[in-house]
Amino acid sequence: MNFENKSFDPAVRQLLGKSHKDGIETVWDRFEAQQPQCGFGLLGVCCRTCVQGPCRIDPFGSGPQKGVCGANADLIVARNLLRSVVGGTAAHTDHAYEAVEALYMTATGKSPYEIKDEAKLKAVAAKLGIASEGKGKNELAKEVAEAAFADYANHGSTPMKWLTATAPPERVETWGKLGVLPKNPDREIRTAMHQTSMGVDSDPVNLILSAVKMSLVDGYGGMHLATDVQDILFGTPKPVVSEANLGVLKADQVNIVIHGHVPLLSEKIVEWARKLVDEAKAAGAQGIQLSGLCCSGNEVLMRQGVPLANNFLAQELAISTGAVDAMVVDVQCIMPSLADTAACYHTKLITTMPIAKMPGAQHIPFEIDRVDETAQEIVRTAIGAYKNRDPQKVQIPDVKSKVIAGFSVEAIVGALSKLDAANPLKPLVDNIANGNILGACAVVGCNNAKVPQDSFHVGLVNELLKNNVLVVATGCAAHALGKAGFMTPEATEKHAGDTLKAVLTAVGNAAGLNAPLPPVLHMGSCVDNSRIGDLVTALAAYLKVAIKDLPIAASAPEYQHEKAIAIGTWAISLGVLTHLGVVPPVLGSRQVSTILTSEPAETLLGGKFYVETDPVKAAAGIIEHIRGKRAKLGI
Ligand code: BF8
Ligand code: SF4
Repeated sequence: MNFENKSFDPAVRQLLGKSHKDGIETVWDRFEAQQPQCGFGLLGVCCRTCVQGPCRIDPFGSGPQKGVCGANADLIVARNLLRSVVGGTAAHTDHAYEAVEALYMTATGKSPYEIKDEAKLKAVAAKLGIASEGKGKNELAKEVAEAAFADYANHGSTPMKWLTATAPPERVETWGKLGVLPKNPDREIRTAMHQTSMGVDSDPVNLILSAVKMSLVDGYGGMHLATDVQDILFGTPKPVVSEANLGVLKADQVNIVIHGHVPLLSEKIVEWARKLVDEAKAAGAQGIQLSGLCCSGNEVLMRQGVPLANNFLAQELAISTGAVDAMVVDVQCIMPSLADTAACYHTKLITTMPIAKMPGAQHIPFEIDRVDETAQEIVRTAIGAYKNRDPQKVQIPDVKSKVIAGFSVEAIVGALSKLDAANPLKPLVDNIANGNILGACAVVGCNNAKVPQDSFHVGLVNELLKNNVLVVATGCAAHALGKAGFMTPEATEKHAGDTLKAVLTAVGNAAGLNAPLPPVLHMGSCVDNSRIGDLVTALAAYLKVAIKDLPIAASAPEYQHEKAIAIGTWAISLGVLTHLGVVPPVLGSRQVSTILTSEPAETLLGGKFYVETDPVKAAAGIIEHIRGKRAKLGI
């Protein structure tokens, strides 16, 4: 059978054959069963906000143009959009809040974690205006955690501190003029849910402005806060060599797959998997092999070098290798189908969070103060399951690629400082100015069953690199590019245009790699899009221009999640052209689509969405945009 229209990934194509033989239903089967998908939903013109509905607007103009209450297509589309951004923002802020709780409990001696990165703690404190002098790390961490809590309890009229402390002043001013500076993340989420409830806001423009405001909550009260706190607790990533794809699973070892998003428990699973190796050996295994799916996978890759198993669309197939003894999940992007898949094998599916349980899974609750016990129980459950593995059912694709990951801003600046210690950004900026690097593009986001897995990521990045555009990546896009071999020095030789290759070689050699830097820099999980924000903030500050003037772009070629919609809205709010490879459900409103993809967004924010479903055309559009920005800068 030909599975090329399902996935670019050869490991996935192999396993699709096996899963069919094993009688496993996958995301692709269910996607097919859903065809044709509802045209009203695809256009965003279906409203279920109240129980007089569902109402839907006829896009061809002959049927109803208003819902029962009188809402038209523009209102319905704008309201649905804001609710999506709220959903994504709630996910990220809830994640960040949990990390802050862990930091606070650690600082006050109530958790078994330790603060691993005092330098990052001091750097974050300094941005917040908290003095470090004479304070122990726990005392300082407590103050930093309290500053985060203060944002979440802000009853005043000042904007969120985490935003004003970390966003570029030019942006803060722009957002202030637009009236979209958020104050308290929880309150903004509550207000937006109120605003979008039946019979409140009926002004599409006002709703879009609230989506912009919500995306800033996501950017700073969600992503940036989560990254900062996780770095303080677990260390800021440094370059690390590892591997990606299902070939990292080991036939003779206990395989534990870490899946989800919040690294609080994952870090401890890594620690205990290392400590309990002898128990695995006593059970007849050669050791314990950890690997990661989705963004928990990215988190433990970036900080611990744990290899990546695969990205979003292949989560069921990881289990269908028959070699996974336990898959442990926390929150977000976890397919509800996993319990059914696991039931066909010996795999223990373990849920850990009170808000993310699954019928058929084993629940081992994660609590910060007893995380060591939880992590041990999980590792021992996996070891216990190993003996039940049926070798007849095991098929591990012999497919994996080397990856170099761990490119935090600190790591990038560290590598560049080998070229110019006093002015680390200068070599990068000089090479952008002289055209050796045409520009940069952040390729981020998910897999989506509407797109053959990874194919858009790979197709787009091939074109960008050929044209000397440097790529940074996060999320499932980073998995895709890692699996496809773009995160190695060899990829620079193979894929980068000549001038980009020369720069990456010079930086790699100066940094002591004796090889070029990879042409795609893995910057982390989806909350680590904040790192990309920090990098472009630093570049703009160095050049004394606004982010919107830089020769850069972003792309979410295969996005699916509400979080990605929130992140994309944040990116255009920062002033970045943001390409979408899947058509967002807004086309049912000409007003909303026009505002988001053309001159209104560009004039007000500096960025806009650019929708293009063909990878080669998308790359051409991004390159044209970058050239346009270069021309305006006179470079
Ligand atoms: O936060 S990229 S499919 S795993 S949502 Fe989910 Fe999308 Fe993957 Fe990470 Ni991000
Ligand atoms: Fe229909 Fe209006 Fe209710 Fe939406 S809010 S379901 S358009 S009546």
